[in-house]
Amino acid sequence: MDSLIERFLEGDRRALARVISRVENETAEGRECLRALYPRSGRAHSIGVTGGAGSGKSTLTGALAAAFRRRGHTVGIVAVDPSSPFTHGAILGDRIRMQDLTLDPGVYVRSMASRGALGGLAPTIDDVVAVMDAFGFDYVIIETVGAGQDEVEIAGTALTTVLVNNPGTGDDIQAMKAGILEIADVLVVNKADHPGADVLVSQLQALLTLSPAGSRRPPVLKTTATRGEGLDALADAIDEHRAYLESSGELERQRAIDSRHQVLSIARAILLERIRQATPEEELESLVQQVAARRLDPHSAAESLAARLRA
Ligand SMILES: Nc1nc2c(ncn2[C@@H]2O[C@H](COP(=O)(O)OP(=O)(O)O)[C@@H](O)[C@H]2O)c(=O)[nH]1
Ligand SMILES: [Mg+2]
Repeated sequence: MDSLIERFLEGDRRALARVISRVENETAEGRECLRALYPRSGRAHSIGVTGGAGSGKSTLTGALAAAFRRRGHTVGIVAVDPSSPFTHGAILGDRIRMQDLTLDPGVYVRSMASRGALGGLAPTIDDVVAVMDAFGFDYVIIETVGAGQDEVEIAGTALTTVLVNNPGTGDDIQAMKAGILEIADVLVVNKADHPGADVLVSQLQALLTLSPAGSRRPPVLKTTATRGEGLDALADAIDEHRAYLESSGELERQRAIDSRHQVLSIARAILLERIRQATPEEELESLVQQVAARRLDPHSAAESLAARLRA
C-alpha cells in the first residue's frame, strides 16, 4: 500500500491507474489512498466539457488538451461519455491530434462509466478528479455525456464549465433557456466551419443579456475543434475564469459549497447502506408491498427503516 502511494508520488502512471481503480471500486484500500492523497489535491484547475451528443465534446477536449500542452502544462482527462473515442481506445482517422495525445507523457486519459442511461455522473467522479489533481496535473478536463442531469452535476464537480453548442440546431436555444445556460462559465459554438455560427453566437449573447445584473457574463467563443481553431482563445477564457474565481472570492465559496455537498452526499450513502444492512430483505419487501398496496404511506415505511439505526 505505502509503496503504491510512493510510486504514485514519484509520478508512476501505472500507480496512478491502480489508485484510480481502487478509488472507483470504493474499496477500503481506495479510501486509504484517498486519505493519503487528498491533502495534495486542490491545485489543478478542473474543467467540465458538456453539451449534446455529437456536438464535438471529445474532439474539443483533445484539442483543448493540446492547447494546454503547447503552453507547457500537463493535462488529465476523465471521459465519462461512453461513446467517447478515448473510451474505445480506437481513435478515428480524423483525430490525429488525440492519437498524439495518448502518446504524450504529459497527458493522461481515463474513462469512467456514467451512472446509466438516464445520465448522472458516477458517484466517485469527485474522488477520481482529486486523485488526478494530487498526481500533479495542471488541468483536469472532464468530458460528460450530454444528458441534462450530468450538465447540472458537472457544475458542482468542475471549477469551470464549458457548454458546447453547434450552429443550425435552433431547438438548443429553447432547451438552454430552461436553465442549463446558468451553469455555463464559458459558452462555445463548435463546428464554426458550418453555416450559422455567427447567428448562434449573437443569439447566445442576446440570451446572456437576460442574466441578472451584476453577475458575470460568460464569454461566447467560436471553435472548429477538428482543425484546432479557436482553442487558444478557449484556453485563455478558461484561465480568465479561474483568475476571476480567485480574485472575487468565488473560488473559496464554491469549494465550500462543493465540499458540503460532497460530505452530505457521502453521509447519505453511508446511512442508506447501514439501513440496508440492518434490514432483512423480507422486511424491506414487506414494507414495499404495503406501500404498493396503499396500506402504508412511503414516509412511514421509510421512518420505520430509519428507526432500525436507533435500535
Ligand atoms: N465540421 C466539424 N466537425 C466537427 C467539429 N468538431 C467535431 N466534429 C465532428 O463531429 C463528430 C462528433 O464529434 P465528437 O467529438 O465525437 O462529439 P461528442 O459526441 O460531443 O463527443 C465527429 O465526426 C467530429 O469529427 C468541428 O469543429 N467541425
Ligand atoms: Mg464524446
